[in-house]
Amino acid sequence: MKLLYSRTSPFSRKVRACAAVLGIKQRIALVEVNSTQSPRELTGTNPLGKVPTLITADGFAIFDSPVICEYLNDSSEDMPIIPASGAPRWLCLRLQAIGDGLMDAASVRRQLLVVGGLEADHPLPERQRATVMRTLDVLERERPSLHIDVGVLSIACGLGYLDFRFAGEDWRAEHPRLAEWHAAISEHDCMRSTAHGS
Ligand SMILES: N[C@@H](CCC(=O)N[C@@H](CS)C(=O)NCC(=O)O)C(=O)O
Repeated sequence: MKLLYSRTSPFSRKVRACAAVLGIKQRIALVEVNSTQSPRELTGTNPLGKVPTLITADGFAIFDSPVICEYLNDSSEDMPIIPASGAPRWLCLRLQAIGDGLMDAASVRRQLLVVGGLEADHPLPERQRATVMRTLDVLERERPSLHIDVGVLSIACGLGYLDFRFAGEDWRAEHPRLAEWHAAISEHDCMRSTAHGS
């Protein structure tokens, strides 16, 4: 298998962390691409031009990150990272959606701020910031478990992305329980080995 990824993409980090937990990272060749330049290698396999994109051993392209994680989960004999059925499954997938949404809002906000050109009081960046803050408030109340699954990894990667791109904004002050949880989960090998920049 081949994973088209970027070191700065939190979605790519989530997929890499899942592969590490599932014990299959050695079966995946990492190919770094710059999705902002729409390289042919990426757009030729994924019309959405986004990372992560997984190319299976059969040459079939799989995206987006929740689908890749399902595929990897099915490809491993190890403990699953997605419960098969019932309430545990839906709680895990709901958590993944929250983490993915956190990454979406934070990365859209960053793009808006980097591109610039908007009036200072333009509502779009503020709307994304408010989404991030609401999400952090919910996670502070619901503090996730430390048992690793795809939902937990998505939240951990979302918080890691805030630290990576918005280092000057202290989300921990208002979310101490979540901060404690993040410190604990960040000690896991799968998080250490996929830290942004690694
Ligand atoms: N929903 C997608 C989001 C992936 C995504 O937004 N990737 C960004 C990098 S973090 C990207 O490739 N953007 C390039 C573009 O939008 O053209 C997933 O879960 O994989």
